[in-house]
Amino acid sequence: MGFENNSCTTLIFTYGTLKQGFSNHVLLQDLIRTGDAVFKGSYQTVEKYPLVCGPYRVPFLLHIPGSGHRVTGELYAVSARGLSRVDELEGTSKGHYERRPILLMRAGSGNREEEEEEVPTCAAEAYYAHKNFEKEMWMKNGRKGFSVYSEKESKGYVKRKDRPQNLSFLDHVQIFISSPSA
Ligand code: PCA
Repeated sequence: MGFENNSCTTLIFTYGTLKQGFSNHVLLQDLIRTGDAVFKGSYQTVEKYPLVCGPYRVPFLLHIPGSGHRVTGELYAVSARGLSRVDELEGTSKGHYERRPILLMRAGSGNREEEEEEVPTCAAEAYYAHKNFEKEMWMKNGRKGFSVYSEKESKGYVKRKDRPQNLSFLDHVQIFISSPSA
């Protein structure tokens, strides 16, 4: 297991359901087994970004740097073959998520803004919410984000197969952002 050692050249920062203990982690486990992904550790974003939930408690990182919190997640090195499977899951060709650059530092090395010491950073990529709905998603969440998608935030998450099948993912997103706030 893992002996194939495919070249895992793309660094992917996961902040939601791809993380250990969440519903889509099975894909990464599968990729790790075939040598198409390697776990690199816990990391946090250098900048603040909004991390919010959409319909069915689906998490979205929004590309609105400076808003929200520094977000903590897990870093994986992924092969080209692995990357295409994660892209497929995240619907990058369907306008669900967009894979774009993100700057990271090791988790726990932040909150030292007052210190002079340089903290080593690492360039990776993350699946942000598609820009077509990121601003509305931020408004809909009352411009409040969280710093980590934990069990508490994921409570109420509904797997894709358990959602109403007559609507697309983007339909669910549109209904969510246009529904009156609770
Ligand atoms: N899966 C990806 C993006 C959001 C999600 O649920 C992740 O965990 O990073």
